Amino acid sequence: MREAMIDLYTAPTPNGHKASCTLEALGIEYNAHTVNLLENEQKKPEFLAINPNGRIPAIVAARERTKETGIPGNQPQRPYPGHC
Ligand SMILES: N[C@@H](CCC(=O)N[C@@H](CS)C(=O)NCC(=O)O)C(=O)O
Repeated sequence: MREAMIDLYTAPTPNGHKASCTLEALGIEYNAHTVNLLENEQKKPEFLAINPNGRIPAIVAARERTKETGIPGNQPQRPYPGHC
């Protein structure tokens, strides 16, 4: 089994869905990790090491770190009407 190269740290919010919808619309495999916002996990040192902004969604791809979504929210979706 091929291992996904992208790790998505997310939560069930519109911004979280935006990231997962974009990855899925593009057919990009990813490992999803749920961040519990109600428990403030986004402010814990383990998550701040991934995204110092302390917000989801965050993506780690091939050890490259992005801040905020790292995914242009609208642009990649335009060729895929009906998705998300
Ligand atoms: N523009 C940002 C917004 C990220 C954002 O506001 N995330 C919220 C959840 S939808 C969050 O992590 N809130 C928790 C906090 O700010 O502590 C993006 O889409 O990446």
